Amino acid sequence: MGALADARLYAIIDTGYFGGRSPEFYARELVAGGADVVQLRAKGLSADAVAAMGRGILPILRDAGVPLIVNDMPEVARAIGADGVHVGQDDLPVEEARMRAAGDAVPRPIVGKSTHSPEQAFAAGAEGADYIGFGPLFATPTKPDYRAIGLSDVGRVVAGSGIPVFCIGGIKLENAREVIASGARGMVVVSGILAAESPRDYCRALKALLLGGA
Ligand code: TZP
Ligand code: MG
Repeated sequence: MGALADARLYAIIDTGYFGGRSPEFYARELVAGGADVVQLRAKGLSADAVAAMGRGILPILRDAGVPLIVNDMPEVARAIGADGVHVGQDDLPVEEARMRAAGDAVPRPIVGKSTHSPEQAFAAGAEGADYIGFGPLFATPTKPDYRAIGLSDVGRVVAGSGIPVFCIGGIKLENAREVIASGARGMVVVSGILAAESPRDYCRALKALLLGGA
């Protein structure tokens, strides 16, 4: 598994955007496109349904050395042997999520946390999160109830967090350059990738921007 510190492109397989394509299709596309971390996000689905989906994509990701993070459900992460769990501000504390996600297969799971302000970002680091999502930078239908926070704090959050920061929210190929210019080293892209005709090409293009080669 690649080191989280080196991860640049974080993709989310979000059941809200499947449009007839399967989780396995997306997993193969994301891996081929160079995604460094993949999350499974399935709002409103049962734990059993999320576990079944996770079991389907885990071998594809494992073969490629790409960690699988399960959104919201540490027990599912543990049951399927996923690499970690992602929690929000109103979810479990980081250490409790880690404890619940830990099992024989993965004794110390990765725990990531969503943050929406510099204060939350710094607090998540102090709480022991392994990485944070920081956003939404731009308004996004994927998280409709959240206020866009813009780019002005990205630089100081990335510089001061001490853990990997993945900027998130409304990031597309069209605005990824300005996100990077504001100081982002890593980013999460959901609908841009999933809705693309070729998710793999879309990932490749984002990754090239992140690596400074395009
Ligand atoms: N957390 C903050 S914004 C967001 C999440 C899960 C959604 C990002 O989705 P998109 O489609 O890339 O804007
Ligand atoms: Mg949550």
